[in-house]
Amino acid sequence: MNTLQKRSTGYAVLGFVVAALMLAIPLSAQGQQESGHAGHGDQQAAAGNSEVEVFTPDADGVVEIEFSNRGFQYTPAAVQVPKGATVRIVYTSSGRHDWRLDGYGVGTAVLGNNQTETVEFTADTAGEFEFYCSVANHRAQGMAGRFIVAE
Ligand SMILES: [Cu+2]
Repeated sequence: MNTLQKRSTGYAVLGFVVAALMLAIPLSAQGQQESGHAGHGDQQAAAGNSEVEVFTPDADGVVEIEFSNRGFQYTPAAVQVPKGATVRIVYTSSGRHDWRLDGYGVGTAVLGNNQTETVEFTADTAGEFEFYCSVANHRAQGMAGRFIVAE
């Protein structure tokens, strides 16, 4: 009788510990999610300070990146692809702009509002390059971003 009582007390303590763990785990998971999310703000200043979006190729080795802009700010503002990937840039312009990447000698034509153009190339040179808009003084106004090809 005594032994049985001791045993059930033991289970009760164990049950409490398990319950406490189950409460603690979702809380810490949520905390991580929130702090991770905080880095993805839309309010990003200079392109140089923007968080880099890392892209991985699909089964065919293609990385497709859709670019857009709001005013003189491209989205995404900083991207990374692995060396050797086939990169497909799909740029949709808001206003009259283009998307150029001189480091690879590629770019879209100057597009009108809501026009889309696709540019494809092989990212065969590692390094960090700048993409930008060549219309008027847009580049000087900050219409530029970072294109990183990782080794
Ligand atoms: Cu522009």
